[in-house]
Amino acid sequence: FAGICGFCVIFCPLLSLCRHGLSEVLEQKYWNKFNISCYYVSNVRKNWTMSRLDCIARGADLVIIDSREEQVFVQSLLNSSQDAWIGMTDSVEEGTWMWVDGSPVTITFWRPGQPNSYQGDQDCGEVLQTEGGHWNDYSCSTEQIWICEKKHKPQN
Ligand SMILES: [Ca+2]
Ligand SMILES: [Ca+2]
Ligand SMILES: [Ca+2]
Repeated sequence: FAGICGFCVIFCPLLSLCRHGLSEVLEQKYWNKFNISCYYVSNVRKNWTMSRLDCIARGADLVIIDSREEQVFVQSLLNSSQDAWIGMTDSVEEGTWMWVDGSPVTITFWRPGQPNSYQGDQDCGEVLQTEGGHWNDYSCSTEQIWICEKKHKPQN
């Protein structure tokens, strides 16, 4: 293992063991590497905000999907019954979707008919693996699994 992914595979479980105890460590899935990032899929359910805080506590943030290749990879992390929070919200301005790093959402993979702001209360983005991996806007208070992304640090 080289670089921060290898470091985290080895040391993050140890740090987490100290902070959270054995049970959480045993439940953790490993970080998955793709291009310049590592990805983590939770195995518990939280609302969008708590999901994001969990990622930040892991030195990451909710996943930002900015290419078709990354979308395909993210889909590969989920089984067919899993829908997951991603790092996208229109809570600042309804209809204007932003990633958690403040960048605008450009390339999109919305499910047809989405985002629909159903009942005016859907400000957080999810990957609907149950619907072919396309995106949906959903109520941020819903508790479900999530995906964190951690970028490699530049080497220069
Ligand atoms: Ca990304
Ligand atoms: Ca909305
Ligand atoms: Ca929706």
